Amino acid sequence: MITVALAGKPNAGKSTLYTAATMADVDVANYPFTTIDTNRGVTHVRTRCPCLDRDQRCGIDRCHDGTRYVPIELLDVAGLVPGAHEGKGLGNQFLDELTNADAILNVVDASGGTNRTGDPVEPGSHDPLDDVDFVETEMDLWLAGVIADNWEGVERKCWSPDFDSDETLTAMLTGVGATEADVASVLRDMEYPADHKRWTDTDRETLARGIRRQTKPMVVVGNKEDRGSTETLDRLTDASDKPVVPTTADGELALRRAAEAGVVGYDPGDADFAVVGDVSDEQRAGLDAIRAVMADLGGTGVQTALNAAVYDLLDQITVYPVQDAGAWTDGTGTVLPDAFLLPDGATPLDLAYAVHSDIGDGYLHAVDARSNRRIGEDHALSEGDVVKIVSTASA
Ligand SMILES: Nc1nc2c(ncn2[C@@H]2O[C@H](COP(=O)(O)OP(=O)(O)O)[C@@H](O)[C@H]2O)c(=O)[nH]1
Ligand SMILES: [Mg+2]
Repeated sequence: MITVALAGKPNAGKSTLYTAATMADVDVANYPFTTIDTNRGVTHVRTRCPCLDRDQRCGIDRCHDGTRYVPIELLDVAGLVPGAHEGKGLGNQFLDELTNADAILNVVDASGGTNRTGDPVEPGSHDPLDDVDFVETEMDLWLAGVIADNWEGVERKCWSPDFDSDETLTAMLTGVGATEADVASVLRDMEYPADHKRWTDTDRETLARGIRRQTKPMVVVGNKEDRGSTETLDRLTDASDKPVVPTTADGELALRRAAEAGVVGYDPGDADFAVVGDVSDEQRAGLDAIRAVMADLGGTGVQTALNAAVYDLLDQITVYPVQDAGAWTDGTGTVLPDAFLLPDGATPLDLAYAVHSDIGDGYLHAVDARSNRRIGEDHALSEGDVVKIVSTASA
């Protein structure tokens, strides 16, 4: 499953976002290191369900009248402070956990109401721009440290006649998700001594930075935008080479709780909500305030941030395997029961293996259930494709 991790200094709103997105209970409090243990939960990306192209909606839990929610994993880890790579705060544990993620939401407090280490200050008195880069720097320095710790092994191997630099470095970096192609492309773009014994810490940091960029795509989340300013948001956006998504995690959490209580009609990612139950004057005022922020942002932004990470940065598509190409059902008659996230360009064979390795091993052919035509094993699938896999194995 795709894993997205929340990174950022304490009090940026990571746990609030996590709680809202997963509706699990974690501590949300106004002091550093509230989240000591890794929290791992399931959240969803939102997409258009193919059932909208049919007469009937599919009617399963994850499809809300044609809006489809596809599960991903979300990781909420301890807050990061400058110096974390040296073990400051809970730095090392945090960084170690970050390397398990496919993409990162770098959560900053866009209201400027917390200082560098996450202590509350007068709103607007801290510049959130200062909080964007340090997360990357800490990850780079930490990774450079891991590389340095393993460098002796590289030096020992480089005497061997069949020493392959790319291969050796890849073996060291597979743990952070680097492939040989990643390593080769990073090395191509940097200058470094041919003799591995002469590599400096700076060389290792350059390698670390390149590998981190390649393997940990990042969305900058400008949280607490309910108290932020357009001016700050614009500066964040201008200064960043990454997508910047303004959010109100607090607003999302309030709406999810209100929806669960049956007070509002709201599907995550909606631009607005409807009050459908009895609310007190106080609750109504709170909801009106959230609505005003959503009108500015086009929603709470939380779903936008998750979707940006998965669909834009990780370049995923949603594909729906079915057993009956005519009815778009599985063996029990459920319409579009499963949705798989696969990298753009994935083939029916990739889908078969994603469903089950036995289905992949027994792959015979595939049928595009929209056109009812056979598609080739190397056909590139697209977002929203519905595919019947014919295999000697059955699911
Ligand atoms: N105004 C506002 N406050 C928020 C928002 N998100 C979180 N907070 C508050 O910021 C504080 C820290 O949040 P928390 O999620 O524990 O931060 P973490 O340390 O990054 O996990 C809490 O008091 C939250 O209620 C938001 O979108 N807007
Ligand atoms: Mg937290």
